[in-house]
Amino acid sequence: MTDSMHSAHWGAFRARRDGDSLMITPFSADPDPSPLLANLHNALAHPARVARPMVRRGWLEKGPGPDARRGLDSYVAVSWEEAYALVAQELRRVGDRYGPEGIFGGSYGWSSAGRFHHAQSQVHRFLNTVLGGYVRSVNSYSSGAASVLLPHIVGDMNEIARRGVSWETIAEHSEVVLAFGGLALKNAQVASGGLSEHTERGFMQRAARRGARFISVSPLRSDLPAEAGGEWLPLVPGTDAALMLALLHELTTQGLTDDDFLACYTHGWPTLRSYLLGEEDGVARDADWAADLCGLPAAQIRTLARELHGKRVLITVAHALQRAQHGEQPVWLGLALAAALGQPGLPGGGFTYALGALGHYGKHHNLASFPALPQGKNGIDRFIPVARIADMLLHPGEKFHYNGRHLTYPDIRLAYWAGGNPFHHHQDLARLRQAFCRLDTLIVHESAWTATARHADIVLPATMTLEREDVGGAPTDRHLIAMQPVAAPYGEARDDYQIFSELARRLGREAAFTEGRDARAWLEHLYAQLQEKLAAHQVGLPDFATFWQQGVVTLPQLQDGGRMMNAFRADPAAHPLPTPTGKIQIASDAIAGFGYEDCPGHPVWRAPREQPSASYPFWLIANQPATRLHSQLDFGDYSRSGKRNGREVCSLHPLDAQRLGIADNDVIELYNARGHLLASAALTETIRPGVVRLPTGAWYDPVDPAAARPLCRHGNPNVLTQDIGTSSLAQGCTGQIAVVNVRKFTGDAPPVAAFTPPQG
Ligand code: PGD
Repeated sequence: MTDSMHSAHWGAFRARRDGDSLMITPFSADPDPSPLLANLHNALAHPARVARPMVRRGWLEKGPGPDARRGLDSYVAVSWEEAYALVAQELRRVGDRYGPEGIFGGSYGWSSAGRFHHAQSQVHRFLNTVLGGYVRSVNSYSSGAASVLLPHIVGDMNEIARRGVSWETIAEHSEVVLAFGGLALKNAQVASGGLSEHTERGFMQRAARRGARFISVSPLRSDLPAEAGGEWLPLVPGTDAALMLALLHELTTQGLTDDDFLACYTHGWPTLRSYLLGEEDGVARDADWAADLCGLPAAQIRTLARELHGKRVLITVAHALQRAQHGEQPVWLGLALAAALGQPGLPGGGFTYALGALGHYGKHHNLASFPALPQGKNGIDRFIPVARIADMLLHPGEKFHYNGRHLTYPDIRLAYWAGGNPFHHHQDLARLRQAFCRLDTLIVHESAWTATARHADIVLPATMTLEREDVGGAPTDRHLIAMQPVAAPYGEARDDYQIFSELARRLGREAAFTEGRDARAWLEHLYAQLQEKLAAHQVGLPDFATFWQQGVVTLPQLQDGGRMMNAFRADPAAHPLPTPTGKIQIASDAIAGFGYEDCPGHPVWRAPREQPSASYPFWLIANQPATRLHSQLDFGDYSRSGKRNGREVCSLHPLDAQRLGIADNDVIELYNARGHLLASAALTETIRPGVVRLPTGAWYDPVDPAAARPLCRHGNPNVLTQDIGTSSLAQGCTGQIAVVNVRKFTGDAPPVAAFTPPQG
């Protein structure tokens, strides 16, 4: 029996089912396969899978309506026939009574690598073609602040991140890589749509061997891999903007700024310069000022600034920094710092956003991408910035600011979710639960009993990619993968497409949704469109049957890394940036015109609302996990191997641990005003004292979901994070850091129940 070719967001592979487990061989062309592949071994038949359509008892008995029992209730198994009838009836009711304005279809989430069965595309197409539209969400939890800010100040985020300074030019030309937030390989091992070749480790090694100096600015040493052979500046979380201002101040006062570059290629430098020097308010943002905030010696800040001068310097700012209150500022200042050094547009120099945060970034693009499933037309134009979901549900009709607009939250009655896990990705989970309790109905398609499924009224069991045909591919991955099924669907699970097709039929809109195609016909149709796109460039592709049988085709790529900035530097008049002045906007009249105190017209330091205090003296960093993608397959072998006694591991410095009487492996409690959680303590000197680190993705497992301050016994940090926007400009997610207290847990720690399906 031959192995099937397949793909996940974290790598391509060949697979064969062997009893209940899966034998996996990484794709032969991958130089550095991800250990995350091991999470698939036991996934197919894990007891946490959803086997049958299930309806929450309270909803079934009382019908749709706000209900405080969400998250507490038991479930009743129903047949597919009954499930379809209930969903169709409820969609008809809400559609007739409230129209698309009553339906939230944002359905944020990473879902799976296959491009046709991409769950969000399926939900959106269904809601558009069958119900006339839905209230959508814009931007992402990854880059909520940066994706709104960057177009104002330099250009589209994709040009700065995906097509930013390429890894090849870094390996060849960079002398200093100053990485705010580091360049952790755990993040670069994933890319939405798939990542067949993991090349970041090799590029860093090449650069380091050539003598490039990597400097990681982060409270965590692990944010820079050993391969980079770099230095570590362990600053206080959330203070990068202050450090950047001090570096700029030093460059300015020492006459080390590239004034020709600033004059020719930027707009607004005098405004920032005046702020740095304290001409507006008498506060000089110098090294002494920043040292107190950042917890770094002033002399070290001054030396660093001077050492940057005259070198080929690349500044990169990680997603993490902008996932915090005022997260716009470090992104803006990173760009300003690169400009003050005169680096943008030089090979291996300048500013790049989020390098290493995803396997897409610093890469080149394919000549043509695999087409997305068409979404149809949304009949309404109502949206929220994605991380404002709880605000929207709790405050219908209220006004909010966003990117120069004053918008109103709609009154949502029904939310439809497929391919995401808000009880993983959102902040302040007790508040999120209250928000979901306001709905009439929450419908979720899931392959497993995540906390989101456990709060839903109707749960429809979805297949995993391993159980269906699809095509895996990302715009920056030169391999297109035929995702050949490895196993039959678990229990009664069905593909999202099959579920929506049947619902569309019952609602009288089947033809509009399916266009007469089954899943295989759609794959062939989309593949034919790719063939056409490439034929226009005189590039041939094998026919679909050959592609399917081979399992993979290689696509031609552009050499487009850094193209926008390189062209701008070469000839700014002929290739202006897509900003109001055509230049790098060190100050922005447009943003100034919005009048936001929390995001004025030039970059600034603003202290976060929550600061460590006597009650909550520690900074918590809730960053991306190393052993899984977000919360996906948290029950997988590799993810569980990273836990201790089933609980997520929280890192803290031995000095802090000693003071608190905590030993390695102890069960500890992290808490603040929003909630508390249990985790296993890991002592490490690779973290700044006063900071603790707990990665995201442990499935939320509250002892009492309805408690005002719930206790998560598994270690999900979003029970502690705060649910506020980055600023009035972008309203991005602020889940990266929070203030907490830590103590040793005494007594009997309740066992983790996250992977046991709910009652019923
Ligand atoms: P995933 O765990 O990937 O998290 O949030 P996101 O919601 O994307 O959830 C995807 C879900 O889709 C899984 O439950 C999976 O089972 C399901 N799924 C997969 N394939 C399919 C399918 O084909 N059909 C259906 N129906 N379901 C499917 C991620 C988000 O979290 C992101 S992107 C970021 S960057 C944020 N990071 C942080 C952070 O750093 N710190 C905090 N505190 N919080 C964060 N939240 C954000």
